[in-house]
Amino acid sequence: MTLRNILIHPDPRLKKKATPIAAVNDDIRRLADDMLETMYDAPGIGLAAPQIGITERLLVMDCVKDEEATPEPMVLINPEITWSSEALNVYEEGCLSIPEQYAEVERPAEVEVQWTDEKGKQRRERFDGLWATCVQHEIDHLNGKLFIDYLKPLRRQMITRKMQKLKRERARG
Ligand code: K1U
Ligand code: ZN
Repeated sequence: MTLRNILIHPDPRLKKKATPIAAVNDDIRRLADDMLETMYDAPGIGLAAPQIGITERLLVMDCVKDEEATPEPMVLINPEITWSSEALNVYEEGCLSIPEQYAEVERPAEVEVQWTDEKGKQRRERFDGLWATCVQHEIDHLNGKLFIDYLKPLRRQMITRKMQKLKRERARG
């Protein structure tokens, strides 16, 4: 397994709509393993392929935050939201592509998602709580949308400027 580099906003690759995966094969399973390793290392609870520069519809997540608890890694290929609850939930979100910035985002409290798993099996599940927030955040990544796109323009601009500064500093070493 290989740790992948996580892209930092602003980056045009984070704004592209990802393309569907035609077949689940060993390359896709290796990519999913790399993504899970990269997510746990960050650490994070989710990661979408565009965040490592791969414009394909693949995401991984594990919202078990308790380090003592058994991990529940999930691999979602070509995920689609098939139902959203009318009830909404607000969560203070973060993003591995926008380090150390957090903001409240309102999203449906429950969603039903259909996807293909790493064995090529069709799956459908209803998510709630942090899992629902995370899967929506990750599917947004597949559509080129970031959590800051839900914020007012001024706040979004301030965060973008901070990220530009961070990238300049990191480039200087
Ligand atoms: O997609 C990403 O950038 C990952 C992101 C997922 C996410 C977080 C919060 C709400 C919705 C989606 C993260 O994992 S940010 C880091 C984080 O939330 C976390 C890190 C360590 C322990 C627990 C949470
Ligand atoms: Zn994110």
